[in-house]
Amino acid sequence: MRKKDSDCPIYVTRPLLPDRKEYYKKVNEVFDSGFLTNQGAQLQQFEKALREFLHVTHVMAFCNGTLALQLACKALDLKGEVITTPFTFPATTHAISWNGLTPVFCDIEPDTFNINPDKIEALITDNTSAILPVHVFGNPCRVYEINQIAKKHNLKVIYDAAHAFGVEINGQPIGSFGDISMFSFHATKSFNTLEGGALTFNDAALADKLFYLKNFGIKSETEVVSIGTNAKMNELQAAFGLLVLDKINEEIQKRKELTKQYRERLKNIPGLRCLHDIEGVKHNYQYFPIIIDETKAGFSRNDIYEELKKYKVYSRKYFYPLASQVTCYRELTSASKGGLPVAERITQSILCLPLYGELPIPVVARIAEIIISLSGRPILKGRVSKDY
Ligand code: T4K
Repeated sequence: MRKKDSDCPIYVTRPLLPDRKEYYKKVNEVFDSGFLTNQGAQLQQFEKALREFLHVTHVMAFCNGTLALQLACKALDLKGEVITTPFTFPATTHAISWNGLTPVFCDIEPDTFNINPDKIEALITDNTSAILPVHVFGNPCRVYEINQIAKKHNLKVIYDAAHAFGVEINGQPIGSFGDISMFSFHATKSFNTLEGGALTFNDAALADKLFYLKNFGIKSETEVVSIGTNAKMNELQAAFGLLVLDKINEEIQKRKELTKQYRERLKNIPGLRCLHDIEGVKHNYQYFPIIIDETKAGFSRNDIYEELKKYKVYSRKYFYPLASQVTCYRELTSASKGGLPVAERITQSILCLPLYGELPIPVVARIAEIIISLSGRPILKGRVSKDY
């Protein structure tokens, strides 16, 4: 049993879990089958269910999102430089580097925090082979412009859609844009398989290539056709995913309501900005980021982070530092200080507040009150979780 809610700290997220008894049944099925991995029955069912849910032509499951992204770069035979965003989790940049490619950082847009298509063309050289944008926090990139640039310069596009499960743009599934999209099914994502990930793509020729890459390059008992690795999803992950898939729409609805509550309660704080829904986009409410302009608010992002901690509320500074600021990438020319002004500003002022389906509305109210209190208005002291 989970600890009583009133004793629990409030984390930035909590995983969506399947019904325990249903999962035990699935575990029994797996045990009875004697197949624990390597394209078993659960995985086959899961990939089919995913394809239907995501409305995409091809989907392939992996043991995690990072390896899936690495293999996506490999499958497209990328060479040289890949233009990407600095405002992301390090896994995005690592997937490029593990392929022996050079990440080239492009600045982001102030409203969505996604790569700014207007700044991509200036970074294209004879060595550029691809663009790797991220749909940060589930907000879609300007995919039509990115597609045009890619076509004009004959570049591949791989979307890091780690946060964008279930998102649609004008009725078109997010996983159908670009050459390949990667979804993360890590425990911290609204849809999860404990650890896990998937690639979606339209080109049937990629299916075999990706399959070999994730399965040691093995084509048959006697043929190894490429330098593959082991990136397979196992049967217990797939079974978990099948059950979580049944609950994901309800989870997104709950997150939508909580997002509405946050936006309503935080709307009149000078210098504090929430993101808003984009017209024509079906959102998934993966995260709830806020931006604080310290000069207008009179308090900083770090002040909110520290104040919430006193109440056992653990918000997160996603994404600080920028991928371009970490030791392994900061010497790159495109990472130079001052060269990514929007990203450098956003990383100092962003904070993700707790958001997950089971988060009670009174806790959202209390978190908002604590933030409001920083602007001078008094609030009652006490632990957030105890007082709702
Ligand atoms: N691309 C992007 C844009 C990504 O954001 C990510 C992953 C990837 C690629 C790579 O995908 P994967 O290879 O992971 O599939 C977390 C996740 O580990 C990571 O998957 C995610 N992005 C990133 C944004 O967040 P941390 O270091 O913040 O995780 P952690 O362990 O501090 O978890 C955050 C909070 O969540 C905890 O304070 C408590 C709660 N939590 C966490 C776990 C793991 C739970 O309540 N239960 C849990 O099981 O990186």
